[in-house]
Amino acid sequence: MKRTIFTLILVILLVQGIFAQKTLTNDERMAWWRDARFGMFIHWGVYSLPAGTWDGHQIGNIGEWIMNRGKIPVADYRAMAKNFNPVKYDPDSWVKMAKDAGMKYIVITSKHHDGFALFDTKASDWNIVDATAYGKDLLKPLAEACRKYGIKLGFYYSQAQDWVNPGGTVIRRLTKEGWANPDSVIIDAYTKEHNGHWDPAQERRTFDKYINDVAVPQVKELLTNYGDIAVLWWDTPSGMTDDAATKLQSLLALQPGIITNDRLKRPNFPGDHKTPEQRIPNLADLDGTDWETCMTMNGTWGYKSYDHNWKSSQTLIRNLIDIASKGGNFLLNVGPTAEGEFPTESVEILAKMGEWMKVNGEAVYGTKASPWGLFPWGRCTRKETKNGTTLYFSVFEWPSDGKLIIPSFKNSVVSAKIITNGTKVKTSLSKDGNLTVTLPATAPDQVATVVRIDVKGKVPDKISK
Ligand code: FHN
Repeated sequence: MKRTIFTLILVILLVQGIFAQKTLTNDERMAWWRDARFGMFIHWGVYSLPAGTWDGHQIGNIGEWIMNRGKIPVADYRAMAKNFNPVKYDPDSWVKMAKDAGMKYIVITSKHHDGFALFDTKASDWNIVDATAYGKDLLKPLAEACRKYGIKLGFYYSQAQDWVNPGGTVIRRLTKEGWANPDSVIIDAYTKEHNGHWDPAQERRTFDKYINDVAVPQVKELLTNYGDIAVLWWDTPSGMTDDAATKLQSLLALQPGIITNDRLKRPNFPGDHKTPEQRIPNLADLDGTDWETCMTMNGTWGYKSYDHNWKSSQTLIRNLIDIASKGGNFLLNVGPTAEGEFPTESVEILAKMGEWMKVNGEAVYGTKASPWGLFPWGRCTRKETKNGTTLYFSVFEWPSDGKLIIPSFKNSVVSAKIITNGTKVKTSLSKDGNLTVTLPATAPDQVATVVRIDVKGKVPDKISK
């Protein structure tokens, strides 16, 4: 009898243990994201087919806004989408490129402002399966590839703006912000009267109904049908209501570990992190909240055939280091073509970033912000170790006299070396607390040479220079 009771208790405990859902603390939930530091943004949709040109007119500004900027009628835009057929789409190679670049997560536009769903959805026929020549869910194989390579997957979802599914909001843009449309006076007068909408088809449903019929079921699908989803990246909360935001937010319970940004509805749905766009914040802007800079490699998020304004890999590598030194993440965008390929320039940039990260990644992953703020010659990141601290000094401007000076240095140095080639370097600490690092005559890495200095004890979060 005793034995039966004991077995019963054991079984109950085991079952409880298996099914007990451990609630994560915020720090536990954010841990992987803070360690990751570097992710890939992907803006992909049917807009990559016109690629910035409509009816012979080059439409101003970013590629994914072509429908709004060009005031393209819903029926015409939908007709164009029938030709979207990304036969060269190879999610395995996309994810591998992200991984080889040193990125730890991917956030892809599951639905951008044109309302087009890259996934199979029952909530609207405006999706890859029902509305295009391709006819297959694009996100399923991406999710599989992410699992294969150990890359976290996140979904961008435009929750309020939707220019095709009726009832979505529109941020009003004047016609001249697209092209010199001869009907601009009439169109601009219409959009003024109709909350930015330019086609009556866009208003055949209320916003509340749009949220209930499209946004809520689609977010549910995204959080149910694709395995573990690490991030939900809301965008342009224009026109959002508390009611709509609450409904969408409650769906996040479907993925208990999920991380979200601050764009669901402002200011009362702050999410987990801020989202500076196309800029890296100054130290004075930072208030301790997690943040992620998102940035394009050229001037557009969605593919635009004639945007050749590419940033150099040096700029982007230094951006990543700068961001890490301030305690943020870098979400760097790729805008694939309509055929499903990354632009050649993006592939090259990713490869160069990967080369640097392969050697110097330890100066980025899992690091904390610089205690010294910025140096005129470079940046610093740090990691606390069991017995001390590892400091990484990324040198952008190599000192002409070969002496790197780090002021207000309080800890004793255990070892110092250049991680590019393993060369040991000499250090000496002056009475007034300046650490001088003696470097070789030329920089082993012109982009950023990392000097790693291991010291005893903790280094405070902030040191005044
Ligand atoms: O309007 C969008 C834009 O197309 C792009 O998606 C960026 C990415 O952060 N977000 C919006 C503008 O803030």
